[in-house]
Amino acid sequence: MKTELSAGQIEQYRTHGFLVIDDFLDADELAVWQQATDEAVEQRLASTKTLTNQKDPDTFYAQVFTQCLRLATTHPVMHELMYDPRLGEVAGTLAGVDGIRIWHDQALYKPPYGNPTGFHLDNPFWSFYSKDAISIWVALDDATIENGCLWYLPGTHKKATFEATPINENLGGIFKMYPEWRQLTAVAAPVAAGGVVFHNGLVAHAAGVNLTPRARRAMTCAYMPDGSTFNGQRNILTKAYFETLTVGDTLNNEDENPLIWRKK
Ligand SMILES: O=C(O)CCC(=O)C(=O)O
Ligand SMILES: [Fe+2]
Repeated sequence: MKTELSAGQIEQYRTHGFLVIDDFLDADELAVWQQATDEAVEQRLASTKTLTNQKDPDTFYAQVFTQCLRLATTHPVMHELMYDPRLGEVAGTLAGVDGIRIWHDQALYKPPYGNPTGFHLDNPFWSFYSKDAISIWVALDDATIENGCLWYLPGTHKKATFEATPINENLGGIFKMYPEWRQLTAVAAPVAAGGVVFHNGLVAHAAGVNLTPRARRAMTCAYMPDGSTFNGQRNILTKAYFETLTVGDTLNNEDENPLIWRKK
């Protein structure tokens, strides 16, 4: 795992709100990630009826991606991969924070000839608000312009608010809230399998249509800076935990949001 970061990469991340790192995983690591994610997704699809976006495969959303959350809770190898403190260190160093907790992991498989992912911001959906939230997006297949790689509106993390932007079938639904962003030129982030993209939870991003007959697989994890506080939204928190929380409480439950790295 290529965990060293240059000053230039950190600067690039903070300026643009995203950073591509090629060859982050070596070939052996990539094979483990691919196998673990495929298995965890397959088990989840077989064992649950709660995967709402797959109930009716004819809907627009079912054809955006197969989305499986919190696979670390159901698959031991995925647990090991997600709790790796090296991931926390890279995320924490890019974000410039002292500690990193897992918000949620998530497999995102865009199906063959799948629909695009509309522009959105991530952090407004979560149960904490932070300008330093960060996600890793690990390419399990080559992510290309043809099969639905990520696209960013660079620098938008510096202007975005915590108000939720709708993700709807319109690629540019976000421009209703941020009309001035319509003039920006989106930047593609193609990355070969084993490479990753880190992005800020407030940077506007989308993914293209998959114009190939193969899936575009990605494994992702969203991170919460240690010390973040509850904003009243449930999102992925368990009902039992959610019901114990008051707005302003620090989200530091090790089962729900494990601390995977703290700055030495
Ligand atoms: O993989 C995709 O299509 C979208 C990914 C995304 O929105 C994210 O990782 O935050
Ligand atoms: Fe996103």
